[in-house]
Amino acid sequence: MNSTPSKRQLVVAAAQLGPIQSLTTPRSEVLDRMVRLLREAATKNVNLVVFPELAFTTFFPSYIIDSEEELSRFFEPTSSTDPYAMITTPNIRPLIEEANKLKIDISFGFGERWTDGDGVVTDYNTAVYYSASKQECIAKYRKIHLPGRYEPDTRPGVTQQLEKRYFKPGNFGFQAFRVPGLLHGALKADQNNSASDPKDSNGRGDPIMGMLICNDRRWAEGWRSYGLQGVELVLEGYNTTAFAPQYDGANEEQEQEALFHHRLSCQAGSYQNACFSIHAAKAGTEDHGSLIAGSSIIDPNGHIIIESTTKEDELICATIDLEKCKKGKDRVFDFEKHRRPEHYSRLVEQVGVQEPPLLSP
Ligand code: CDT
Repeated sequence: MNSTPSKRQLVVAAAQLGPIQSLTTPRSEVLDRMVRLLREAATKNVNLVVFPELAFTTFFPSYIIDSEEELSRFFEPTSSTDPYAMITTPNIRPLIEEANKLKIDISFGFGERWTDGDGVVTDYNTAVYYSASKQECIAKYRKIHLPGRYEPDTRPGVTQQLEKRYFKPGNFGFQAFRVPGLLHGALKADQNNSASDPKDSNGRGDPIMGMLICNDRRWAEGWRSYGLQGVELVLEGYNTTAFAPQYDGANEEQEQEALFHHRLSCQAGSYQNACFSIHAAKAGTEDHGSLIAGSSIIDPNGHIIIESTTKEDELICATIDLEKCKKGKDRVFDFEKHRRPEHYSRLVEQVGVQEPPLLSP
């Protein structure tokens, strides 16, 4: 057994947010809450804080919003000339300034209103990674698996899920990225001897991360895409309905089932791709529905290291050692040795279910 302390340790956190009421919560109040969590993280020497999906506002896809003016309140501008313009707006800038001051990296979700080079505007459900050492955003992910529906459910009293109405599916795929400035002594490109086996550098460079947003965590495809890029840490924020009256089950029963599926997906994704993961909830009862909590940090064996205990603003932290990804990556999930992609064509060629032909009587 190697007893030398690992050089690949990080202190990471999920910043769970309690409910954000649509009509009564000013944006400045949400920002204050987020800044408070960031300051708490600083007292615990945290290197990276993950905030939830659509962190700055109520979970607006549970509303039917017909007015463009009202809808636009939930989006921040970006464009082909300034892909990260949102961090300069008063709605987000104070959080960035605090991250710079405290030297803490952050990842957060927001509604992105993107204007392309031809002036075409598209809305996405987006997360970014902001590096405090670089003082810039170094990665953007747009949610791919949008749940819910385009047309509102017209039955009275139902909880709406209208993400397909308000967003387009993400168009970046699952692109892993390396994060600078977190690990001292990480191997850099110029130190790598090109004559040696490229795999010799695996697990020695700057940390490899990937982002997912809420519903994405339920889909093995995204996790495996990151796994195939050697991901060591997956970051995910979510707003997951705890109870919807149109579905079977009493309030508590539905909530427990939603938490079970959340944990099942995140623990399986981490284990099967031998990576850590951080999951940050927006939790509690918002105007139009209730959301589960269960923010967590998970290890590469699929065990939950720490989980939130409230449905309020709450910071959970853990020291994680990225060396621990090696065991799974070098053994059970050594993809190079054990994957059989010649048998996986159905995974990319087929979308829906095609059952085998019916049997003869
Ligand atoms: N925000 C979001 O993606 N919510 C979805 C609801 C899907 S219902 C199972 C989620 O996956 O939590």
